[in-house]
Amino acid sequence: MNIFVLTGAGVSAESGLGVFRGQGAALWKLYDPMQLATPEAFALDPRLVHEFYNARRRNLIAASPNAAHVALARLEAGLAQRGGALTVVTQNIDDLHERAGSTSVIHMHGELLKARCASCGAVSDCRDDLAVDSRCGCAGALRPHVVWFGETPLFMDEIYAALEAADLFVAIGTSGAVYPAAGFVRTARAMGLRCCELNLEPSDNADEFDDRRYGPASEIVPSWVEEILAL
Ligand code: BV8
Ligand code: ZN
Repeated sequence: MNIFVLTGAGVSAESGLGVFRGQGAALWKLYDPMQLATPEAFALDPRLVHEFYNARRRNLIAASPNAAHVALARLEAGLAQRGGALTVVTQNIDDLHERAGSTSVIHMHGELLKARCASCGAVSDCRDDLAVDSRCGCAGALRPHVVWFGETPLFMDEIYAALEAADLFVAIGTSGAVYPAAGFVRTARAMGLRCCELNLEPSDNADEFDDRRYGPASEIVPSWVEEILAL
């Protein structure tokens, strides 16, 4: 069996990383997303935007994967043993899936621990603070390697190929508020995939799912993985 999992901020919430909407200390309540996560905001006040991402990068480095990340890594290994595959497409810019052992992870909104050169486009590892004078080897200015609102998400071709190859679509910890990620369930349904939502509360597109389970990801994801691996 091939499974396509889409994760959002809710899968990392119990690792102490903020969520953007819904319950918990939503990041966007503290900051206006259009103020911080757009190219215009970065051009207007790069120092503020760097500070926002520097704080999140430091928080991420101090954080650890939770039982939901670990369960998804176990699912990937379990499916591979059965000749199947798990693709995790994440809206998250953290590396908690990888640190939990997942190897097939697509970061459609970029990665907090990488920087990108505004001039040559080179992407490099970045675990330290970025500042307005941070430079690439080519002397270009560095920005977070993150997809902001109005920018094109990454790996869309690979994402649709993984959807085509899947038998099951599962959305975990996402509010279904941000496109094109929020539209993947509709594409999956049109392809005839069974769709399951695992979330703390119903998402904006909950009625598009055949199967819905609610609770903290660290509880409902491991039990769902055990069920799948027992099939
Ligand atoms: C694009 C990186 C064109 C930065 C992010 C009007 C209609 C439709 C679309 C638009 C529109 N106006 C503008 C648009 C487009 C826009 C968009 O969708 N806007 C929304 C706000 C309406 N989208 C874009 O601009 C995208 N680009 O469209 O380009 C295009 C399209 C197709 C093909 C080519 C080109 C780019 C969007 C990317 C923006 N960057 N992140 C950063 O991280 O700082 S988005 C940001 O929101 C985060 O990545 C976040 O992950 C993402 C989505 O949110 P979620 O992951 O779902 O997180 P959220 O907090 O919302 O929800 C958390 C959920 O978890 C909740 O349901 C909560 O209940 C649950 N939860 C909480 N705790 C737990 C839990 N669940 C389980 N356990 C828990 N413990
Ligand atoms: Zn460069």
